[in-house]
Formats: sequence, C-alpha cells, structure tokens
Amino acid sequence: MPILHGPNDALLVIDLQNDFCPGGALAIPEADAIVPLINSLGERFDHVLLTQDWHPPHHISFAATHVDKQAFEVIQAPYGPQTLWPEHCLQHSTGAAFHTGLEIPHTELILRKGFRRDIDSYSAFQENDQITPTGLSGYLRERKLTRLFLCGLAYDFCVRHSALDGSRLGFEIIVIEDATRSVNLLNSVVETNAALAASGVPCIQSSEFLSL
Ligand code: VGL
Ligand code: ZN
Repeated sequence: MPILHGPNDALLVIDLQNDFCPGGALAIPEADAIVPLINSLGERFDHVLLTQDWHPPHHISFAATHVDKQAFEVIQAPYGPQTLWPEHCLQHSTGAAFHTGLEIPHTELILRKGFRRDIDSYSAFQENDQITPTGLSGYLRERKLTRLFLCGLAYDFCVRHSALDGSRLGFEIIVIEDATRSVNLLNSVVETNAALAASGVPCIQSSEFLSL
C-alpha cells in the first residue's frame, strides 16, 4: 500500500552524526550504510528536519563524568535511570558534526538536544526528565507538520523515544525501519519493537516510498 505524502508531512532525521558512525566515539554498526538511503528519502520530502545530539563537557550521560562508572552501565539520575555512554557529540567537535555524506540541502530545521549538562535528551521532543520540552512540538504545530517519518540513529534509543513522544503528543509517526540502525544493548531492539507496536507506531520499509 503506497504512502502518498503531502504538505503536512516531514522527514525527521535523527542524529546522523560522525560519533555514531564507524570510527566514531559511540559507533553503531553499519550506521554509515543508511546515509545514501536517507539522502534519497530527503529528496522525496518538501520538509526535512534534522536533530543533532549536542553535549557540553562533563555531560551527565558520559561515563567519565562519574566516579567508578563504565560506559553502558545504568545510573540513577535525579530524573530516573540513565544509561552511561562514552563521551560523544561534544558541542562543536568533529564527532558532533553530521556525517559528511549527508546531503539534504533543503533541510529547514536543525534541532539540537542534550545540551543541558544535567539532563540527557534521547527524544527530539522532550528531555529524559520527561518534563523539559525541546520546543519541537510547538514548531511542528505552528508549521502544521502533523505527520512525521522518522529515520536515523539509533533505532533503539533516540529514534525510539522520539517516535513514542511524538505519538503521545498527537503527531502521526511512522518509522522507516531500514533507514535506521541500532546500538543494540541487552534487549533494546526487541523492547523498541514492542513499545512502538504498543503505541501504534508503524515501522515501514523505505521501498514503500522510493518506489512511488
Ligand atoms: C543516542 C545514545 C546517546 C542516539 C544519543 O542518538 O540514539 N544514543 N546519545
Ligand atoms: Zn548523546
């Protein structure tokens, strides 16, 4: 069933940054393989938005910020459980820059997130304290962009939380599954599949688009 897209649709590309690609600080297997596909998808959308993970030094999500903690451990932050990561996407670093192959010249918005030292932000809509908004929902509402197609990194963290929050906030969310890749910690992919299904967020393949 083809998905015809219209004036209220946008492509939201999550965190397609060097540090999440092979050779980066928090490398996701095959992350760079989705870049050409995302460029092709970008050509099909009038409206394209990017997010950029954008951390200050000593960010709460960095294992090195804490005493005796290793990357991929979970700590109790004041707002709840927080997975610790290698230092990544430092503001203005090469690692925080978008993959050089990403080419969507008509991108309308770059939304930075995770810039507060004491709160991480997986979701493009809301920080991990589940209170602090990023401003994206206000932007989308004012722009009348009501249906969002999500792709990028990582399926099981930032794509997952963006999709769930967007759906909860009343946007129609569709994940383009083959245009994502996963960090894959413990059961994160299985849990993501289940959470998206439980929220009624469909996962489609890019071929449903690119064949139109
Ligand atoms: C992400 C871990 C830490 C992501 C960002 O983009 O999925 N994951 N920061
Ligand atoms: Zn991060």
